[in-house]
Amino acid sequence: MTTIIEPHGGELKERLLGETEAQALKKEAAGFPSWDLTERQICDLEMIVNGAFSPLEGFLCRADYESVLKDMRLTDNTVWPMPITLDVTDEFASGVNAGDKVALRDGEGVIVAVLNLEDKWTPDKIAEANAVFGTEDTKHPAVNYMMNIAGPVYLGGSVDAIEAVRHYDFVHLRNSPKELRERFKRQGWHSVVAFQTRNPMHRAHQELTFRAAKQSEANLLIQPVVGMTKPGDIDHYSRVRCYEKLIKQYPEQTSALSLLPLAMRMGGPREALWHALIRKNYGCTHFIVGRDHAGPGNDSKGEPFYGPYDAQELVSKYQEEIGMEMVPFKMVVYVKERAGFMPMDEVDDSLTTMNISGTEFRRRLQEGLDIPEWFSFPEVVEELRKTHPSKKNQGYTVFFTGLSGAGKSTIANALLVKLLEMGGRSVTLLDGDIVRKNLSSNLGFSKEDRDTNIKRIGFVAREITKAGGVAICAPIAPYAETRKAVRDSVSSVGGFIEIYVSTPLDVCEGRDRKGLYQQAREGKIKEFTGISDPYEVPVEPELNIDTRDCTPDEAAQTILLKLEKFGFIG
Ligand code: PPS
Repeated sequence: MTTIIEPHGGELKERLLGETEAQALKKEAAGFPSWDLTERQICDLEMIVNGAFSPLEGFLCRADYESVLKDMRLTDNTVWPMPITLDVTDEFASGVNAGDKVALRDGEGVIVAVLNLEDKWTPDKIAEANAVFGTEDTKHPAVNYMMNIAGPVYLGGSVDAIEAVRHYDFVHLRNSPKELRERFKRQGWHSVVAFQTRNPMHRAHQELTFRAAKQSEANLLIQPVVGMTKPGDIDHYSRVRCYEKLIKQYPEQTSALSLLPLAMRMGGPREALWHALIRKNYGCTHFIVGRDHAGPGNDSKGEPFYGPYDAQELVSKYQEEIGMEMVPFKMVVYVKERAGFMPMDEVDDSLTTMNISGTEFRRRLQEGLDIPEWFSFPEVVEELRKTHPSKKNQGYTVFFTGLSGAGKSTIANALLVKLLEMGGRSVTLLDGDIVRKNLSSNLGFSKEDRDTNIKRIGFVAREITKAGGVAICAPIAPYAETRKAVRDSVSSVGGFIEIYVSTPLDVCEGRDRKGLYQQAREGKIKEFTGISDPYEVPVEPELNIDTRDCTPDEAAQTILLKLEKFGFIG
């Protein structure tokens, strides 16, 4: 019988110090310059410390980084496709030098590790993006992260961990490579095929993974990513509850579920190879690679970033050298006449195949429509429905924008009472004036202050929407980009309806209910929207209301009909 596969590079490089050493270093570390790790860096650190990134012992130094970019290898020739770097700000970088030790803090400010700083450099990010991801298009999430979120300077060096990164969720499903290896050994598993996923799994996934395991005569490890996945993905809490239901569908002795705290880069082929190496470190021997594995979607021209089989090609090219067998993901479809799944390439024209696309599945979830049992296990659908209620049960934000005096507050108030009269959801009005008296009392009307004001309103609206309530916002919100940021943020948790109250400036000024226009014309109020400050007209609002043409009651009715059309009322 074969023994369990060796880790990549020959040995598991765990970096957690023993109790005594850790305590001693902890005391010393309080005096080191310290860096607050970002969410992605915490994921990377965890994977370095638990040995999942073996043979890495820390964040890459420059020579290894350059070699990884160029050849997908470390300087000692070991295959390694993904640069694991510690990015920091210029300000922090200017205060540390090679030879220093840097305390690394987690999200709560706890010192979890120390970086033995060996190298510091300013990378050419354009070159990095092209080398690793084959593009500099910021529609690629990792390129966007590199260009717009990550700091400009990289620090390299080994790390010594004082404590393991803490998790309070699904503790029973979190295993280090060493723990999984021991478990495989205990259970007599010497051949293990790993399945990577960042999506809920339905019947077809269960079928194809089970078939892949049978075909490889291997045990099966379902190892979903719970670190960072593609922005917009279903949250890991919902997904893991689904996986827990799904794992019961496999024979108990042959399959296992374990979570991977990886921060994905959505790097297609390079990422697939990286995933395979990571699974090797966890003790797996085979890795399932699908069509467009770890694909980031389309670029800004609407073209896919990678070819559908690029990932499979790259992994298969390296499989012998790295000692991991690639199992190509065989698409299966439901065949009506057989009342079961079959590999797509074995189905002939005489048979009726059935499928529900990802988009159609989401539509059915959103609209509370039937999802057939042949497509997904009822327990899985039930879990997803809890966190993805149909539109009728979702929260939403109605966001008014328009000039001062356009009628935003009046319509917003009319809408508020109508929604309260209907009942069913809690409704909150975040009117411009009210917000400025409370949440934003310290702000003025410069571009920066207006943006801060709208971001605050957006933050509160998002929380209300996420909790299933209705937020009605009625600020001027003169800048398109800030409105878009609020839309994006709220849309990820519920509905967002933008209403442009388009009453023209001369009418608003003619009404001048607060006497502000007169003061603005006299120069007594500076930066007044429409007079001495810009207003960017919304291009595609869900609704456009001009208060010259309707009463507040009529306007509120029009909005209710729109909400009904979108499915939020009904
Ligand atoms: S913004 O741009 O969205 O942050 O503005 P907002 O928070 O909605 O605040 C607008 C209300 O403040 C009063 N006000 C001014 N508006 C525009 N420009 C200047 N300089 C200004 N100074 C005071 C005005 O009453 C706005 O209320 P509404 O309800 O829109 O008339």
